[in-house]
Amino acid sequence: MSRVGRVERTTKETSVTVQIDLDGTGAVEVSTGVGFFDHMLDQLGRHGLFDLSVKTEGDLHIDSHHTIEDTALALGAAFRQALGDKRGITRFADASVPLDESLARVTVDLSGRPYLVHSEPAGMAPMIGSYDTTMTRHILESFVAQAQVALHVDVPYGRNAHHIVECQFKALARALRYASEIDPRQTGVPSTKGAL
Ligand SMILES: [Mn+2]
Repeated sequence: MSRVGRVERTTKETSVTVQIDLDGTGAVEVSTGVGFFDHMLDQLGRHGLFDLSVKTEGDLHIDSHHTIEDTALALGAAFRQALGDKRGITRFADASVPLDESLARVTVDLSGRPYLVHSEPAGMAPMIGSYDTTMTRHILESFVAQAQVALHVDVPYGRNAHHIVECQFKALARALRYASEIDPRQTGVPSTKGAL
């Protein structure tokens, strides 16, 4: 059974194509025109062991906001599509990942209900290349809304903005990987409701 999601989303602001295979090997091909965001999507695929392909052409002459947000929405939708009926999944997972002085802790429930709790250190540098650091929360909000997962992301400490953002994507990758993995002892949908 292949667990692949594919979403194409076109508006007057952006054109996005995302494909994700949950049972991949971390083969990633991404191109959004926002270098640091590409680097983060690369982390997500490699550390999630997802095969991930992302192609976004957005209105970068305005700024990188729509490009990043719409990619995150499509990614969330593709992830949800790939999960299918969620039969056999692990469902809950957490991962902590340090990057030098920064630490991220991510906990996820592939619950079918969107909820984000996010905290990161205040006073970060506002930009990393053309990536606005306030977009990290917006990416997570957008992903959660479409993926319909409960996601808690906490960075209790950190100093360098690049590190603070990157460790969040690495920990997110690991948590999504573990939560979406098939549990060989789980024969049905892991919910007392019988559906997720
Ligand atoms: Mn927005």
